Amino acid sequence: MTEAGVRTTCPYCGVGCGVIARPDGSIVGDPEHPANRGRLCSKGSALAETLADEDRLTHPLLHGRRVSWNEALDLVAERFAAVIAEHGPDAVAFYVSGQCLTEDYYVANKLMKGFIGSANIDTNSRLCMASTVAGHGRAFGADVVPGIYDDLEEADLVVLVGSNAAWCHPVLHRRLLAAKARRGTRIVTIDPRRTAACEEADLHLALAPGSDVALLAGLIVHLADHDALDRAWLDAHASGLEETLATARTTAGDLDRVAAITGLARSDIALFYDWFATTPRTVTAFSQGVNQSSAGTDKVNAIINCHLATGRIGKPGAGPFSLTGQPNAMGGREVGGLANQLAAHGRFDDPIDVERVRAFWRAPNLATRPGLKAVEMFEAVRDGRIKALWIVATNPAASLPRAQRVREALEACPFVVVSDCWPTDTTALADLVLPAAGWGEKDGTVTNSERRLSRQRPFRKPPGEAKADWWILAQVARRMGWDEAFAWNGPAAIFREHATLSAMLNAGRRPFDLGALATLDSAAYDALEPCRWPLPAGAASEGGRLFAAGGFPTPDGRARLVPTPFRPPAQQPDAERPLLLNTGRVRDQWHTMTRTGRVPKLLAHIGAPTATLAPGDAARLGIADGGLVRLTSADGSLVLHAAVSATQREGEVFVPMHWTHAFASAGPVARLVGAACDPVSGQPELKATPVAAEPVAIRWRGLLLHRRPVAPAEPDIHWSRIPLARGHALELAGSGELPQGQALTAMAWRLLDVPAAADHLEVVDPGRRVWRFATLTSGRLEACLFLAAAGSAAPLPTRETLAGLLGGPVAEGARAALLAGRSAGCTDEGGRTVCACFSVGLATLRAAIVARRLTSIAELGSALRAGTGCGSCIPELREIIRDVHAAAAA
Ligand SMILES: Nc1nc2c(c(=O)[nH]1)N[C@H]1C(S)=C(S)[C@@H](COP(=O)(O)OP(=O)(O)OC[C@H]3O[C@@H](n4cnc5c(=O)[nH]c(N)nc54)[C@H](O)[C@@H]3O)O[C@H]1N2
Ligand SMILES: Nc1nc2c(c(=O)[nH]1)N[C@H]1C(S)=C(S)[C@@H](COP(=O)(O)OP(=O)(O)OC[C@H]3O[C@@H](n4cnc5c(=O)[nH]c(N)nc54)[C@H](O)[C@@H]3O)O[C@H]1N2
Ligand code: SF4
Ligand SMILES: [Mo]
Repeated sequence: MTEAGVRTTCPYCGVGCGVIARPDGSIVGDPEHPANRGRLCSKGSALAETLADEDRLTHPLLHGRRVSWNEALDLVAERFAAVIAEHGPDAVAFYVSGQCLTEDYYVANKLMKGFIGSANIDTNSRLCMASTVAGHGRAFGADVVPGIYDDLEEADLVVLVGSNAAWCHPVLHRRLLAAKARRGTRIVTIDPRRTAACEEADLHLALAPGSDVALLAGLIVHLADHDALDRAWLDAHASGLEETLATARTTAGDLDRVAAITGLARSDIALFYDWFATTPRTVTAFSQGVNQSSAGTDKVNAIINCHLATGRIGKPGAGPFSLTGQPNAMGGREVGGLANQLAAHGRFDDPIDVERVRAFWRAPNLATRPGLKAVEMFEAVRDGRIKALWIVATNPAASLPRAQRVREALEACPFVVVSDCWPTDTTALADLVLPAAGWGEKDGTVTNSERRLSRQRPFRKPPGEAKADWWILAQVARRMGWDEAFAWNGPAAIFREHATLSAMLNAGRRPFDLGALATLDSAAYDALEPCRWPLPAGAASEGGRLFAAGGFPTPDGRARLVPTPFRPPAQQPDAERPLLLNTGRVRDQWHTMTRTGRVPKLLAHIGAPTATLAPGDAARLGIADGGLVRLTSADGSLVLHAAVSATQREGEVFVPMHWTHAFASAGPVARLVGAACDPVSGQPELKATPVAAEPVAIRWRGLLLHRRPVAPAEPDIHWSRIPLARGHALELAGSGELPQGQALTAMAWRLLDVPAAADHLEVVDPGRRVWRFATLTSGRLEACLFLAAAGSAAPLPTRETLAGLLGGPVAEGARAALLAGRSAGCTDEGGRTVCACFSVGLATLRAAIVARRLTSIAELGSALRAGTGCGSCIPELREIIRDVHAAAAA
């Protein structure tokens, strides 16, 4: 039974959960989608709240001026054609995204590689999955994930390497934990940080950053020395064992050397090796702690080597498993969206593939060699080799390493086009901004981590004149003179073409085959059920596990074990920059926050960017929990709040990737991140940049609530923004002396930035060192500001207490309460929100655990409902229960 509504797919992570958009505007999990069976995580559950039109881009904007679509499309076609005519096709580039639908991606790739005649199209997947793509290619001969999600439920041992699945692939992680409850699956996490995923693990190996290859070299040596290799399988289906073992032995011959390189206890390493050796049903799932490394491809192959050596691949509960990041990172790889791929898993180094694509597209100028990879591409933009750039569905000014240089590149480039749904750090630097239709409005397909295609179906109209990306790209192609090749009437026609190409001259040569879908008519495309490839013409059922019995798409049909000599991260800490900066994700935010940053409840768990340091480092550097810290790398410097936590390894500092200039004064942490790249995949090392950390004194704190998204410009005011139902809250910390007297009042009114005609209230209490200001327009609260000097006796009011008043009428009698930081009828706030689904705060949880002597997740769930929604907070709830009881016992 399907619930009424439109069945579509969540636009966030690569788990690819099915959702139903109901007629009443709610969005719920699709009980029939095989990825999630109705479950959703906190981000998926808040999708309905991201659909407001107010801030959307609705019209093409040329240097901020509204222009018609006709004008905009003609301009793109003319400017690109002119650059190509004068400087050749390699002087233009596209930078696209794993958040494009397959159909959008196919059109962009066909236009650049087939018709413009350059392979200068790369994607944010270069920052995400490129090392896995390269590792799969080296081992299997093609970019293929051998396993399926069920394997995580059928395994006896699951090793999570560089993956915080509890926060980044939450529904899949819940499936794993449910299986653990049933069958006692062992979980090992390999991550320098103790993440939420480590909470439920049997063993956490907090290895030194970048030392994975050494740990895995020790593992394969252990497997060989303990008779755990599957010799028969290796003889039949793989080659390269001897060289690989020899290299592993020289890197990590014995436990002592592995322990020295990784910094792990010998006993922990030995336990992990023993579990792996003795558990046939082992899945090794990996993500960005593996890929985003200057040795990323070697890390991927070191993992796959251990699976090939034991024949544990494509079997129930056994295999290496790449957890993809973006909703359509996989689809992008299928259409060949990376600069070094051809369409439909075609290869530039295979003349048959090149001819196949040329003939199929009837492409006059097919590119015949790889183009520039993301980091190189933006360097080429910066030094003028690329003169026209089109960015689609990605925010490189905030997400590429050395983001400051990316900004310089965009400023220097003569013609930058950006297609997005919202204004971003990148659209701010564009010449031409094109309004794209977003999730809920777009129509097409995506592929998730287990090769499963699902439909994204529209259920609302795009705001204003926003258009689908495929349409925009095809319109430009037609205006450049390639009318016939880009004449589709909708996504179904594009999909058929893509599926046909995947089947052309295939006959089992390439596992990526959608031949069975090549003739779908529009109605069948609309009705398409989620299905997994390979799907060759005539396939009786969807694709399943691959390669258990060999049959790899290599010339000799055998898989390759690849020798992977260990090398540490490209840049090492030194006396000047003694810490390594690690960056990644938090539970409730998606990337650069253009969607999740608008949902108040998604900022309740973590509302500001912090730099998390280990207690020892913080003490040595004089940095306090909650204080400010300045981080400085070779590329830049930023100031943000510090968090001191024992989850952090000594010598490392962690900063989330999400906050941009729109959400915090610190701006994107990508400004600090170095751009050393993996030599094989070109993927940048986003998790290991040497930085210095120093304390910055806080002279005063403030809370600013405003109806409009104001942003203080003063360099010594450090702020972060949280959206409220009717406005914004900014937490302020001042590192300069608080001005005195009138200068202070002047600063306050500048921050409040409200019309002089408004009704101003202020309470100044220099004795207690607090200052309070409020502005009312027509009796409604427009903005208010509370300042307290460091050491002030009176604490600032909390955001939660006042949020409800913003935008509402303030009665005469309530003015005094407002300025006292109280709101009539507002209960005590429950501290930081832990359970986003039912808005249960930390203080409430702690109080209930003590008062009702709660000891389990189940009891907490029945008492407060916490953890009974999406379940992504369960690891944290467990930690809180443990902490409260530990504190009580102490
Ligand atoms: N909430 C949320 N979920 C998301 C996303 C999001 O933005 N928000 N984005 C999606 C996308 S595109 C992606 S790519 C995935 C990423 O999913 P993950 O890869 O799970 O997320 P990250 O936080 O980037 O990094 C994972 C871990 O790698 C660890 N790590 C750092 N260095 C090393 C190392 O040298 N070795 C090992 N073994 N580990 C290391 C980090 O400490 C971190 O905990 O998440 C997807 N899901
Ligand atoms: N320091 C550091 N940097 C990182 C990472 C890290 O771990 N650390 N992780 C890297 C990884 S794995 C990834 S995947 C990237 C992600 O980095 P980005 O791709 O830059 O991040 P997003 O915020 O997802 O950007 C997507 C943009 O597309 C817009 N958009 C959404 N839907 C549509 C649509 O349908 N059409 C169009 N035209 N636009 C749309 C959104 O508003 C948003 O501006 O960041 C990378 N950068
Ligand atoms: S796990 Fe969460 S973010 Fe990922 S697809 Fe499912 S609902 Fe969306
Ligand atoms: Mo990603």
